Amino acid sequence: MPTQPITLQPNPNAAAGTSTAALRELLERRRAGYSLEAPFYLSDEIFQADMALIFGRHWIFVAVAPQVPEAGDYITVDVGHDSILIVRDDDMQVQAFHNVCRHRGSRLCEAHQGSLGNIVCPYHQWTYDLTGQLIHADHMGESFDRRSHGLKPVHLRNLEGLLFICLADEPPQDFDQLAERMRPYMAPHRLNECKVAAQVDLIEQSNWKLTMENNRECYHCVGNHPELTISLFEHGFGYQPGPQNAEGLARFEGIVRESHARWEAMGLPSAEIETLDSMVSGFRTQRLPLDRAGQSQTMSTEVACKKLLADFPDKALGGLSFWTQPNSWHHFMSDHVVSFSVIPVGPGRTLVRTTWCVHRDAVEGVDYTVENLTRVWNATNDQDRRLVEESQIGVASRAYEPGPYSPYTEGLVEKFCAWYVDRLRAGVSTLR
Ligand code: 3BY
Ligand code: FES
Ligand code: FE
Repeated sequence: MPTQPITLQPNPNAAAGTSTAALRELLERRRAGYSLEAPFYLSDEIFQADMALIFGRHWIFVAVAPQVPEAGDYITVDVGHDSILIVRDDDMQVQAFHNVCRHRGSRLCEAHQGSLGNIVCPYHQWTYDLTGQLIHADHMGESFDRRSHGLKPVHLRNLEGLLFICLADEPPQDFDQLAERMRPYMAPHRLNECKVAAQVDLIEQSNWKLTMENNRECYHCVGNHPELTISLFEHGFGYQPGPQNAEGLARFEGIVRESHARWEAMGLPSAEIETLDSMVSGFRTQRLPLDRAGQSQTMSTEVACKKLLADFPDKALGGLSFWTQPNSWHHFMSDHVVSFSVIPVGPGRTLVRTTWCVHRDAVEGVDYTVENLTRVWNATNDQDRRLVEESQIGVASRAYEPGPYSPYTEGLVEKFCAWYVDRLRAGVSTLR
């Protein structure tokens, strides 16, 4: 008997054709303290809404300033359909433009990074300087006004070496508050004077929100991250006291108090600030002690780079952690900075870009090796990738239903989801 061809139906969990009305309904009925309903991870329409309302309107972390150390150095970053050109101009300021020619729209720079004197379009050689002004366009006639055909700027902030962009015409204003509060924490690590020692891109087969939710808890750390937990205290990630963890937490808080007093006396702000769901540009920071030698997120817990980032009186500065909504986290140690940028590629595909920076005068093979510097987070990222990919597979099953967050260890996951739902609710009426 001839076998019937089987056509796979669209996944019912994706709520195929999630209309704006359906999205509004999903947002309204979101149950606080529970993971999101399946369409948030699967639906094409909600992915488009995320790109428009989250990645199109908020400050997103895309790169570190040491990726463009010299005048003329550039990188390109893709966010949905937008390609962004980030370039250091001749005054050493970092600028961002749409990577789109003002003649007939050709993409200007195809490569992900490089160096240029002027920006020359490959199509008809319109030429822009590094501030985006059109300085040359042949055959355009007498009446052509070069000044009104400069590159379209993209809002960019260089926050002590972390580069954030915003694609909206009017970016959230409260980033200024974030910057003002974060500068004193970050400045001592002098990221602007670092060089990139390594950068690794991972494509995770999962929705970007699963990647972010996973980052906001360490419930999974003991069971999954043998390398990271050598240096990381499991109580360091916003745990609230609970029946089982009260004792460990009290011990950890004692270590935090003692370490903070020591670091603050060295001029290193350390106290927690947490605005994850109370600001549009929500963030959290805290200088957290590391275990054992307490110096760095390495296998030995000692510094990975002999040349420190600054003239610190001690190597054991723990890690200044900085988490931002919607898409980044960072750890600043005495010897290196590790930064993570999460950019959605599709409903079930996400780019996680990890960048390790060391002092620009540090010499590879003498002061550090890339293998030792990157070992813990390469291993951890791979473990996290597996975890979120398994979650992505699970949420597509008919059996999936939102499950409860731990009140003790998943409070920051709830804050991520609450922020996300709130931001979508605020913007959903503007969707077509
Ligand atoms: O260290 C981090 O950035 C997060 C928090 C816990 C697990 N981890 C991937
Ligand atoms: Fe760029 Fe024509 S499209 S010069
Ligand atoms: Fe993890």
